[in-house]
Amino acid sequence: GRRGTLKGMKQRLLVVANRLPVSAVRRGEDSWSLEISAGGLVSALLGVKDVDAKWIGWAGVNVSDEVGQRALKRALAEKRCIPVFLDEEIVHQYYNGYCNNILWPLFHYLGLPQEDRLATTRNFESQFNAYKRANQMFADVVNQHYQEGDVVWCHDYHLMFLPKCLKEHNSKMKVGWFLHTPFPSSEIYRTLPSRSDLLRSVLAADLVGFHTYDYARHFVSACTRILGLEGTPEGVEDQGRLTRVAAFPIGIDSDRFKRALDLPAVKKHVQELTQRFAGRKVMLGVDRLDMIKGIPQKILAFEKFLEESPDWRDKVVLLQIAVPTRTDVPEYQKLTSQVHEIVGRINGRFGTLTAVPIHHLDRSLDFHALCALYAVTDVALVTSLRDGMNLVSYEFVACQGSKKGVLILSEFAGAAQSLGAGALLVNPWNITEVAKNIEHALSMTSEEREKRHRHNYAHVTTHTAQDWAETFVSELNDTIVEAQLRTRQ
Ligand code: ADQ
Repeated sequence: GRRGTLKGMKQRLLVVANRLPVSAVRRGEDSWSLEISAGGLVSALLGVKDVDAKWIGWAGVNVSDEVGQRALKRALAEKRCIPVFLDEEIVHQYYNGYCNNILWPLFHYLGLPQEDRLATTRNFESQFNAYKRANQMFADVVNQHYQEGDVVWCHDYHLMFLPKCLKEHNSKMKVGWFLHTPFPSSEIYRTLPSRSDLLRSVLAADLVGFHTYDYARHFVSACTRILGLEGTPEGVEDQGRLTRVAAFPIGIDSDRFKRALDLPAVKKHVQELTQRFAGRKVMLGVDRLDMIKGIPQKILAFEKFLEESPDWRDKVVLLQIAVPTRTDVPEYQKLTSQVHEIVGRINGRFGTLTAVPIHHLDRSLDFHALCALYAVTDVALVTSLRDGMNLVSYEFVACQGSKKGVLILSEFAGAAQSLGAGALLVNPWNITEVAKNIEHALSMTSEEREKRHRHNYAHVTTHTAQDWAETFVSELNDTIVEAQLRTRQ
């Protein structure tokens, strides 16, 4: 069968990602409390029928004693999670270093770190070694838990070395890899010192997936130009073996958002927000505080808009909700203070005794508060400088069933390829252009708004996270594993 190796049996899936979808807090020597973080990936996989998924990943805490590790394993097992234990040094070099300081900026076109070239080059070696070692630690856990017939789905730039580790151990294992970030142009990618090792390792997978066709094309170009392999419409060929490469645009669990809007608590919240901002249009930004999200650019564009459109000054408010991430990294600290400074300046310039134009919050909101905010928003502003997909744009659309507000969306977010016909697409670097689009969005006729919304809403509610996961898993099942190919020949 397409799904499931035996009739009536569920397809077993091992999902491997750097982070498990739970946060663990230690309560005592052998006790842990766990909280499920309901991200897109979790709800995507919960919704896939006939699949029995287990998660393998790092729990976000370093546990060095055996009693603690055993207790955590037991607690996680109840949530279908299996931990990979990394130590502090590995986390520092692999996660903070190679993943977040090298691959993340490079994949978003920010280049390799340049402050001190020699130091970077020296660090690079040891960080790459730690990256490979960490990936091998993930592989060891997968191998311990793998049973024949399982499919293994590896996620993201943290685990590019994993497909190779897995296949070396067991060439019959079905292995898929999906990248959540952009894959950059091969001209950017080729600056990476370990470019060939990583490509070869990813190619060990049976199926390689990206959010957009462009990212898939960039990946295939990197393989042809850097490794001299052959790209075909199906993927990349190396000595008769095909690695299937394709686009699998992610979606959200749109029903979850629609259901939330019907809850009395959320309705009450919506009512409060509506009263609070009565007489003003609400503009919204929701981002992790990351350089790729273009938050300073967004706020500067809003300032430009206030400058150019004095009539709007007391009739509009921008709510920018930015969850701090990677707070121990100096660049991220710099970004936070930069954003605070710009916001302060603009509020000083355009604020009145009773109202300020920008409310900036450095924190995350719970799911219900977030839904209420999305629902009362007139214009959402997504100005990512680069973004694999951007789910905030999808979530906003899902919550706008009655309001039918406008989405201003960066053309450099993967979402621009799916919501492009409904959104106002902008180049976030062009502050004047974004400012003009803010004005257009705020004064748009209701006919145009509804037409645009209808397009986006249809897309978001029909291309869901469940469809995404189902398509990927079923394509992975359909790939022919190398070992089977050999026996057929
Ligand atoms: P992210 O870079 O995290 O994801 P995004 O896709 O927008 O970006 O997802 C962010 C998620 O976090 C959303 O579900 C959003 O609701 C939530 N969130 C953000 N800020 C929040 C806040 N202040 N309070 C509460 N929740 C908040 C990476 C890639 C993306 C890709 C996804 C999925 O960078 O391009 O779309 O993975 O593949």
